[in-house]
Amino acid sequence: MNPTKLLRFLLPLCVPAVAMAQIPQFALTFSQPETTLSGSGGTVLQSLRPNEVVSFEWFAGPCSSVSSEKFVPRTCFHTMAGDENNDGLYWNPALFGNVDALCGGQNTAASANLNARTMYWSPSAAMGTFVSGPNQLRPGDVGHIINVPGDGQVEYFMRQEQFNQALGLPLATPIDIDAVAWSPNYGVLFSLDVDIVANTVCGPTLVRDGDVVCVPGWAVTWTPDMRVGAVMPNSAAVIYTEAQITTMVVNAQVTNRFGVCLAAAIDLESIEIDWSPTPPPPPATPCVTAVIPRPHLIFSTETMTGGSLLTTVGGGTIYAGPCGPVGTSCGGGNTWGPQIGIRPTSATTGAASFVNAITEARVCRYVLEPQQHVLPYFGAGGPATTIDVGSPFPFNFVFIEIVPPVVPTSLTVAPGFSAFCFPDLYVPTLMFWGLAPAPLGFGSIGTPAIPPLWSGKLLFQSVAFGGSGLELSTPTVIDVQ
Ligand SMILES: [Ca+2]
Ligand SMILES: [Ca+2]
Ligand SMILES: [Ca+2]
Repeated sequence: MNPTKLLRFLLPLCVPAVAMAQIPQFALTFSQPETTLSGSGGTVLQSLRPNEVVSFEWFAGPCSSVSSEKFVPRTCFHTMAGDENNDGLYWNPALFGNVDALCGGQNTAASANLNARTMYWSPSAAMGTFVSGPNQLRPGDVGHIINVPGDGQVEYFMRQEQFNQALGLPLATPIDIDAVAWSPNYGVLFSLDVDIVANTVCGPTLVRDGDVVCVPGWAVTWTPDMRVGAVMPNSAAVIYTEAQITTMVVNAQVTNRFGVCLAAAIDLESIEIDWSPTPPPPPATPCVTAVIPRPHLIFSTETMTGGSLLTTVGGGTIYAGPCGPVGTSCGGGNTWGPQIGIRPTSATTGAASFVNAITEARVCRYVLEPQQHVLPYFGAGGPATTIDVGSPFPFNFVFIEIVPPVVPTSLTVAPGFSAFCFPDLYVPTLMFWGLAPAPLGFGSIGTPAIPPLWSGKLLFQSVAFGGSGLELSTPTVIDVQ
């Protein structure tokens, strides 16, 4: 497969490039199914699930257009993972359980620094091993799915054994990473889903699910691409205790989805370093022998329904974005959801979710999702379905590929092609299927009808001309039984 062939094919179709008008600030996940505030043009992309990653977008225009839009659909994860559980389908709505922690990779100069291939996440349920082999993605891992040496393999940012080593625990101890953030200096910051007695830098310590734990930068050996190569045993330290997080939740004076002023944190659910210009807080001193530098954090807890975000700045305050506070102050009513870009549950109750994972990110959101993921025709043939498109580009050229039963083949073409959106080409035969206009950011295109006696897997991926050349959408697969 030669990427220049793609360019030659598409150049005659060239249309004026459009600037990417959005300035996304965060990629995040929600703990419950939610609906985008925008409605996503009435497409299936409006339905957000706990194992899908969204981009929380502050548009350049009025703040009334804030929305959390689907950025990594589960069908994209299914395509990258292949038939990981060996049930004959790529489609697996239970894949990962939920995405309960997110972090970015090595920071690059590109204006889009995060995509479905480069971001790292932690699942709440293990990915199957049929494609990846024993290097699977478990609840205690933070990693992603790569295509080298083959598609569907897992590469770790930090694996369960390394978290356990830093915690002074037996390496095989089952743990669940529930929040993660990192920087070269501060090291890896994380929170666990369940309390556990660990052997930290301070000796035996009850690590709470509401604590922020740090493997300091001096205890981490980084790989050249800034993943965790090794950690020093017993180097982990609690840098914010659950009690301190609770105090900050109380100080922030934020309500939940019912309008109740929060008095507890319970489980810490997401963290990201708050790089706002405020000087960092004093170092943590979890014991007399340990002085651990720590940053301010943006965070959420399981009590923060309605999708609020807090920061440790000022001893605990509601996080303020360019469009105002992400949460409602006590006495001001419910935290409804629109402040994080999702719809309330009803006229009296805010959205059910807390923010379950967050990472600061600039993204190019260009996605496909079919209205039906599985066509159960069993040799009888049947009608087409529709693929919905979320795109910053007005003209989207959709390609089709028949892919193998276990995992499709992809070719990384970024940064030469698709420098900003999805980096890998999944349609090597370049069979053009049709044009999907998306004049207001959303569109759709019909699939082929399925002839009798045909079964298999149809992959679709869209191509558009962006401001800097060709851009690729996330791929999607329809299982035809
Ligand atoms: Ca499967
Ligand atoms: Ca996890
Ligand atoms: Ca979480």
